Amino acid sequence: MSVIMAILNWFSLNILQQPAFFVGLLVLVGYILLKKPWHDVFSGFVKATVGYLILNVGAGGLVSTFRPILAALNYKFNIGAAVIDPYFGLTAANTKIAEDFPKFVGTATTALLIGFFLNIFLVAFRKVTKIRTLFITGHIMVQQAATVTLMVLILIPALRNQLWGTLAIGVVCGLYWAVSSNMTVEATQRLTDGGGFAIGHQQQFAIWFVDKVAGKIGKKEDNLDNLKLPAFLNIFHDTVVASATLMLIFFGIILYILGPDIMSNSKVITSGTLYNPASQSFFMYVIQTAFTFSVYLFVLMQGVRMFVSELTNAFQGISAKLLPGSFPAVDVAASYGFGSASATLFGFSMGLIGQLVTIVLLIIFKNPVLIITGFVPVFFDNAAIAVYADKRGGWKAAVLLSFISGVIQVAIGAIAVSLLGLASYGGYHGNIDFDIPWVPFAYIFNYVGVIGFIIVCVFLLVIPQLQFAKAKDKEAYYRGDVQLED
Ligand code: ASC
Repeated sequence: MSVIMAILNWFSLNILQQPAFFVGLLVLVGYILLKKPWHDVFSGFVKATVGYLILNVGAGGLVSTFRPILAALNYKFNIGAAVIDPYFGLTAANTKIAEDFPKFVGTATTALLIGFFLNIFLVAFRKVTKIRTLFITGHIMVQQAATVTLMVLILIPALRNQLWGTLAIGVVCGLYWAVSSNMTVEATQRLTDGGGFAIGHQQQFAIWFVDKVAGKIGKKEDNLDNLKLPAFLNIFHDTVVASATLMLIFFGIILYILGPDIMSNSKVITSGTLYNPASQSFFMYVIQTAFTFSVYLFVLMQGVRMFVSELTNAFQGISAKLLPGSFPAVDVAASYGFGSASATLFGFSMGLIGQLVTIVLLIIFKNPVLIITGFVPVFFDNAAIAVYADKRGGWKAAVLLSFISGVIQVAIGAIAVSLLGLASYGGYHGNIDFDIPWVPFAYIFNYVGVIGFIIVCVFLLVIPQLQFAKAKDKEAYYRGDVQLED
C-alpha cells in the first residue's frame, strides 16, 4: 500500500502539479495511441513540454512588469487594476491559486483531462445527450480550466477537497465545452454553408444569442461587404502591433499619471523593476515598459502555439478514431473567412468603443478597480460577433451587438475581478462567455454553494435537450443540416 501511495505522490508532485510535464505526457500518450512513429512521439513530447515552459516564462514576465504598476496604483489611488484578457487572466489565476491554494497547483490541467474525456463520453452517447461537438482548442481549455478552478475554489469552500474539487471542476468544464460548442452548430453551419465544424472558443453563448437576435435588428442584405474601413485599421491584424499599441495607450496614460517619483520609490514598489532616473528618461521608460507587456505576451503566445499544435493533433486524432461523424469545435478564427471582408475589423472597432466608454464610466463612478482593455477579447470576440451578426442582420446588427459586447466585457469583467479578488493580480479572463454565462454561474456558486454547482451542471445538460426538442427534423439535427432561411 505504501509503495502505491509513494508512486501516486511522486506522480502528483512531479507530473500533475507541473502542467508542462502533464501536457507533454498527454501528447505522448495521445501519439502512442495513434500509433505514430517513435520519433514523432518524442518530438511531440518535447515541443509540448518546452512550449508550456515558454508559456511560464512569458507569464512570469507579465507578472514582474505588472506588479510595480499595481503597487503604485494602490499606493496613490488605493485601487487595483486588471487587464481583461485570457492570458493576463491565466497568469493572474495561476498566481492566485499558487499563493492561496498551493495544493491545487496543477488542478486545472487534471480537470482539463477529465473535461475532455467527459466531452468524448457525451458525444459517444449523443442519442441521449444530444451533444454533437467535441471541443479541441487546447490553449483555450488551459485558460478556461484555470479560471473555472479559481471560481470553484474561491466561491465553493466545500469543494476545496483535492479529489472532489478536481473532479467537480473537470465535470463543469467538460459540460461547458460540450454544451456551448454544441450551441454553435446551426449558426456556424449557416455562416459557412455547411462547413462541418463548430466553435470551441470563448464566445459560444454569444454566437448563439447573436444568431437568434441579429435578424430582428437589421436586414441581412445590408451587409458590411459594401463598407470600406480606413486603411490604417489594417495594422491591427498584427497581434504584436495591436497589443503593443493598446498597451502603450493604456499604460502610457497610467504611468504618466503615476509619475517618475512613485515609479522610482523603492518603499512603494517592493518587487519587479524600479524606474531609475539616472539611466533613462521617464518618457523612454514608459514606452519600454508598455512595449515589454507585448514582448512577454508574444513569448507566452509562442509557447502556447508550440504546445497547442501538438495537443490539438493528439486530441483530433483521438476523436477522429473514437467519434466518427461528430463536429470538431475549433478556434473562432476559423469562421472569419466566411463573413464580410471588413466584419472582423468592424467588430473590433465597435467593441473597442464600447469598452472605452464603459471604462470611462467606471472611472467617473469611482470603481475600485481600473479595467484595462486586453487585445484578445476586444478583437476575437467582437470580430466573431460582427461576422455572425452581419450574416443574419447586416451592418446594423453588427454595429449594435459588437458595441454591446464591449460594454459587457468591461462592466461584467469589473464585477468578476471584485468577486474573485483579482484586483491585485492584474488580470481577468475577459472573454464574453466568461462574463455571460460564467459570472452568473459564479454568483450561483457563491450563494448556493455545492447545490448551486449542481444547478449549473443541470442547466448545462438541459440546453442540448431543448435544442433537440425544438428541431423540426430530428435526423437533420444530428447531421447539422440547416436552412439559410431558418
Ligand atoms: C483567444 C486566445 C487566443 C486567440 C486565438 C484566436 O481567446 O487565447 O490566443 O483567441 O485563439 O485565434
